[in-house]
Amino acid sequence: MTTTEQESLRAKAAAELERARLRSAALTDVLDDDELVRQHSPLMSPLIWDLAHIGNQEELWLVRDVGGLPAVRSDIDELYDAFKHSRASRPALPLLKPGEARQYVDQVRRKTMDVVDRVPLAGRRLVENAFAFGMLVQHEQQHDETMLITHQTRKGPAVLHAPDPPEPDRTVLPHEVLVPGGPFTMGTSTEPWALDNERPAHQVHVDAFFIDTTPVSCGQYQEFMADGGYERPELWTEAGWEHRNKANLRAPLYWRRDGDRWLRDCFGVVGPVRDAEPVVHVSFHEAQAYARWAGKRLPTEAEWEKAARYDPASGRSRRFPWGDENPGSQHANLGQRHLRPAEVGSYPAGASPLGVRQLIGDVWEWVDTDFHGYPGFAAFPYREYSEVFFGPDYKMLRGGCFGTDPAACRGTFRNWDYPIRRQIFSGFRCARTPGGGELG
Ligand code: AVJ
Ligand code: FE
Repeated sequence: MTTTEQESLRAKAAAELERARLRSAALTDVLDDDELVRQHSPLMSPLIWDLAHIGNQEELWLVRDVGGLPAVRSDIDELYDAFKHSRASRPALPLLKPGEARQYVDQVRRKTMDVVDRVPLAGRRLVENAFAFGMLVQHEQQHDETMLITHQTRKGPAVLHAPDPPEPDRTVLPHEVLVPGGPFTMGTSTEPWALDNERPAHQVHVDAFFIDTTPVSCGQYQEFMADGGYERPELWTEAGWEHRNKANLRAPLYWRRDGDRWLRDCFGVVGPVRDAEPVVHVSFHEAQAYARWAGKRLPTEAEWEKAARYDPASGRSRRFPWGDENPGSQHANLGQRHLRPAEVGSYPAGASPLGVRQLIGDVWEWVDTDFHGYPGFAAFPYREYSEVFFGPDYKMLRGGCFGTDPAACRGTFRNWDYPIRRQIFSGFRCARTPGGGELG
């Protein structure tokens, strides 16, 4: 790597770290200390835990491991270890107070910037050291999305504000398109910031399938509800029906009935459910029940990725549905520019070669695949990032949402959660096997 290339990598790392920190600050500076230390939902950490955890991971991976510098605060590692304390138990811990947490993350960041300026970016350590910056930027941005989820769980007057997404393109789209059968390249070995679970690139054969051109909308979802979707066990899997009963599911999270219409609480602003918006805050089980009701099914993870990346003209896999360029505001609703998904049919410039819209951004899409490592998977930098979650407990979500930063989103990016979870910004789209319906 030339000196100029090294300098540009350092400059990019510094700029991306700074951009992530501005977002973390914006999510925490709008609330008083009491709201930062309080637990807004047992599913989420106190916001101040996320902030100090961001700083602690940065100190562990960048300052100590990559930089070889002495610890800033080794006494708090245990408090901010996500594996040591469940989210529900975090408010009772002797956490740093908001002022101390802010001072701590600033202190770590000053050391990080020294590491960014000075760490060797040549020879054997180049790939690891360069990747460490990307990993940390994505870690902070992922926790910023987690903090945004916490904001949605919070009660009280709105503190976050953003303009509505742009008006959709009014072209009438086909409901679904046929993705041709055959092999495609899934995963990546070349994306510099790809995490361990996205690697390596490998060939996967996928039979021909139909996929919806847009995510399922609130209007469509209300038809399912009006047709007794939540009352018909035959539409649900056994596990799904059991959960539907236990949790008394009747509508997406944050929906409430008002006379003959539904309202939705969106970050403290309550308004009528917008029929043309993708449905958000549904669990995997609800998504599956809807799909069965519609005579369809959820796509598998390989189908989703083929729909998002495969270019039938060249046979190669793209970085994004629209091509290889990084996401711009014309392509996708990412980066918390808006606080809600854009109406279905938006972002024509972000369509895939086959005309599938909104695969990236708007809502995370549940797919019917358990979390697993690709053939040749190698844990990096440690097993706890991905590998310990492999198995049947977690379902995959793809494509990012309005609250996902572009730095933590690409055609290969993989997210996962329990199939009952719906405080996340989760929606879905349907697929179907030609001629076969959901049984195909
Ligand atoms: C990939 C979003 C499931 O939040 O648990 C944050 C990302 N890993 N810190 C999570 C992550 C470690 C992870 N998800
Ligand atoms: Fe973390």
